[in-house]
Amino acid sequence: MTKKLFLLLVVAAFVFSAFGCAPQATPAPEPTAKPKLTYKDLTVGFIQTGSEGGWRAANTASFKETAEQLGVNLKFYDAQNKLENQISAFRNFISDKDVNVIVLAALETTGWDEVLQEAKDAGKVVVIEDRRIDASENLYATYIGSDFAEEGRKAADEMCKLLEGSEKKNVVELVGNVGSSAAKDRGQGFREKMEECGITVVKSQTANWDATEGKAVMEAWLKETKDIQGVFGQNDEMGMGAAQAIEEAGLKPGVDIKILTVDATAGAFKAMIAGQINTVVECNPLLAPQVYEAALKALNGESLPKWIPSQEGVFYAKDAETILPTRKY
Ligand code: GYE
Repeated sequence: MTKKLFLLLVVAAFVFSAFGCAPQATPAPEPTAKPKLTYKDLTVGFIQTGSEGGWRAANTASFKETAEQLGVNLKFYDAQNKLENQISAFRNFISDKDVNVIVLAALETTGWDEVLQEAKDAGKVVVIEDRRIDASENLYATYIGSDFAEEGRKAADEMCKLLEGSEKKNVVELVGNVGSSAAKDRGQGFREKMEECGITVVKSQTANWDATEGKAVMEAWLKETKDIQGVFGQNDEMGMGAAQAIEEAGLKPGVDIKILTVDATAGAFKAMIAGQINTVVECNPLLAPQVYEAALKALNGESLPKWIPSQEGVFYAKDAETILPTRKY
């Protein structure tokens, strides 16, 4: 092969490769993007605390109604306020192959790491709603719920306003179920701010979010002393129970003893209109739309903030009559 011919071939090969005449390697097919899941692909195992009070009823209704609207397949479990029921329901949903999302309203902050790890190993998306838990954040997709400590701080600020000018500021605290983040954080938040106006918490006891228990605890305290200027009810029901006890002790709730509660259910608005409760710090139970949206995003591999806080306000007896008709719960 003459030198000239060899050079010619080299140049030709160069031209071919330069101007792409070389047979094009067929490009690898684009990996077909996994079709995005929709709400109809969600089967949600929802572990509710129980059915204590107006707030819980509104929270449960939010999940059932929103699932209906979106076409989410909801498996609802009422733990009847027993932690062991929640743990066993969690394991049942882990072994339920249809369930791809588990939603938990935790009765207590501790004891979740093990089942959360099992859920993760089983490829379940877990969303914590309503009450935060003390588990490492990489064991669940996100927490959707209130800043309970901030609710406690707001409660202290409002109680200071209610007791302005009062010589004494002895406050009794009706606490939610022991071990829950709502009870712990509201109490801690209240104590962070109460000294700013010289409030003293002279009595503090759980009444398990319940009106009857709230009444009984307040009755016992009033038998011991009438030197009480305010009641901090960590939810509406306990505060309404305390109002009854105050009335039956011959005092005027909302007047002789100021009452502030947390939740802002319709019952609290009616009690404010009746002059029995002075101020209410809102805690929003209508969390289902945000929870289902977050669950769908997580299932579609989208990243989520670890906490999606709820927007909440404060309501006063003077505005209750006007606002009540606009309330959803
Ligand atoms: O305040 C109370 C309910 O977890 C925020 O639980 C919720 C609390 C609410 O029993 O009424």
